[in-house]
Amino acid sequence: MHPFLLASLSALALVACNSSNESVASGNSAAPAPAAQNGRPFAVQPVADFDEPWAMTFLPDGRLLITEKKGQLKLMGADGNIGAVTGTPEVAYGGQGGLGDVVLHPDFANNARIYLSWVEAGEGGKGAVVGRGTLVLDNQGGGRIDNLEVIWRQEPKVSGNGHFSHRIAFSPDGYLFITSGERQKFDPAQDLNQNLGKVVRLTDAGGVPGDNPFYDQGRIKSQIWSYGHRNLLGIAFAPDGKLWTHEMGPAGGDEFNLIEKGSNYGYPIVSNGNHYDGRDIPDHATRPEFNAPEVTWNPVISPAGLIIYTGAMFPAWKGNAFIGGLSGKALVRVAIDGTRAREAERWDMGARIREVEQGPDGAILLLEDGGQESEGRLLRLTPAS
Ligand SMILES: [Ca+2]
Ligand SMILES: [Ca+2]
Repeated sequence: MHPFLLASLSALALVACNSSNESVASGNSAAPAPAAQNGRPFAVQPVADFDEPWAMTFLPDGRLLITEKKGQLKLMGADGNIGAVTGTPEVAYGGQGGLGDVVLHPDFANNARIYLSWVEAGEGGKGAVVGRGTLVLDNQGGGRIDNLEVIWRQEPKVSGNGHFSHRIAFSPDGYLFITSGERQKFDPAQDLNQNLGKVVRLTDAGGVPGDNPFYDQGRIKSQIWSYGHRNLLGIAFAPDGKLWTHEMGPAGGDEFNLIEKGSNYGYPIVSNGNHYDGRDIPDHATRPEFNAPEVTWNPVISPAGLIIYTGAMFPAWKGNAFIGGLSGKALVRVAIDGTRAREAERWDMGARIREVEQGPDGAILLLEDGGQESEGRLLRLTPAS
């Protein structure tokens, strides 16, 4: 990493804040951290403001890529300047859909490969896709994506603008995992001939690994890693290699799940929540053959964004999951012990939280959702003094 970029991330927030007249503590990077607010163990510094931001990921040099739902990809430099990355796809913006996640190939430093998810329109309605291309950076704080190609699609495309999910994560051994929501259509989550309501596992080029649980059982079915899911807006691997996701359940049924190969998570047959119109959905306990959540939320938090923390800035929280809440307007800390998990703390953030990321220096970064009375700010959390 360039030493200037490495050293300047903490200063970045202050530079950007001063230039945008945000009301935050002032000073330079050597000054003590601002005092905690509302009894929280961290200080919150607004860094920048985006238009309906959806996801973010750090480049190896410490710069930050941010997607905006309407289709823009932004690059924020260590000096706080925000540039544009061109070559992004045309997206079907509307409802929950638009430009979605952005992640880097595990070997990005050598191959510059970048992965995006977005929603496209086509025969039958809409569906999420994942594409990969090459990120080419310029010397003016921006860049472009070359050779963007779609490597995976939700099938079939259906009507509506909800539950695309389309979150992406690479496993420690280099496989591409994609969350695929059930598009508010319920039954597809149990249909192994559709890839809606699933977690899928692919090679980095979009192929099907030979050790997938349903390999050789049909083109769609062979992609599936786990099923019986609803709307998964967070996916992350823990340091021990275990895969965790959360999903928005129906009324009173949000879940945090340990994802296991070939496993059925039961939706819409079981849920600890119920339909919005009050009709009962049998709870997980009634059908032990389905994989039950490690944590459920009632009332719901509408989880969005997920990291499992590995940084040095908050050493007590290593191995904990951090989850944003949309309706919950909160940041939730979940303690993980092997295969078990429990909600440990929840902090009111006063805004819908869409995305969580860990900075190179161990700070925790949040994106507000934008819209519905939330701004689209990037927030930087550091230990309270
Ligand atoms: Ca991210
Ligand atoms: Ca129930």
